[in-house]
Amino acid sequence: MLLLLSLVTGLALSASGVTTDKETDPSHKLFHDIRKKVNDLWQSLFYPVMPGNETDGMIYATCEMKPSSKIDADKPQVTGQVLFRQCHSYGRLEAIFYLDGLPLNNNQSGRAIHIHELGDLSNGCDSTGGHYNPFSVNHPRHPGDFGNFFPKEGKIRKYKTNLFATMFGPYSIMGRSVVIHEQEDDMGKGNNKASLENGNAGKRLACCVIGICNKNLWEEKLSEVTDKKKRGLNKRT
Ligand SMILES: [Cu+2]
Ligand SMILES: [Zn+2]
Repeated sequence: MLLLLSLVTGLALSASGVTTDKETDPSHKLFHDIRKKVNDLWQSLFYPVMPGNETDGMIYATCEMKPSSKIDADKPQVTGQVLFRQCHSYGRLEAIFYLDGLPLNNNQSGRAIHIHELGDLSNGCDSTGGHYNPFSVNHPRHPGDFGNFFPKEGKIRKYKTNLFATMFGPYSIMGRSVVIHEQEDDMGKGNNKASLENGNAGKRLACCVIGICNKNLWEEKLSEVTDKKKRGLNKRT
């Protein structure tokens, strides 16, 4: 990014230098064109145009969870949404996990949720590849290692902030997938190779591809998830 910034600055300087004495010089036009291209690239990386040209500075995405076509019919059939919001360009990612279809008992094991590398559902959730791991590190330090979720009455309703993944720039999660697993994530403490790759979280129950959306879903679900939290607090006091 620093390289891009210095390139933009350098081009701007050289282009403005040319303007003063060689207005008709073809090299001026070339500099101008290159500068425009670099600026456009910069803009598209960090300031994507929002749907409906919304200007609240936020980008929103949704992932519509569907049971894997490869999962047995007797396994939980998980549906719902994982929603994302992020302020450009350096805001931290927030997410709402709004999922249904898990067993109704409240003492079941946690369920791991991760971002997987590919948005390919051609073979159910089995074709989404491994964990999205752009920095070649061990699990659970991948950007989409969201940890374990403990359903209540068959539902997951969770709002998380300050997540490590991003929707901007070269490591954007857009177009990749979210996967919910049958089992709990061992968070890299399983003492085997798979633990450092995927947390031994077992079968892939359901998955979805992350796509851009407007803010309506986010606002609708956020108030529901945070209202529930408030009601929970009231109950305890
Ligand atoms: Cu996973
Ligand atoms: Zn991972």
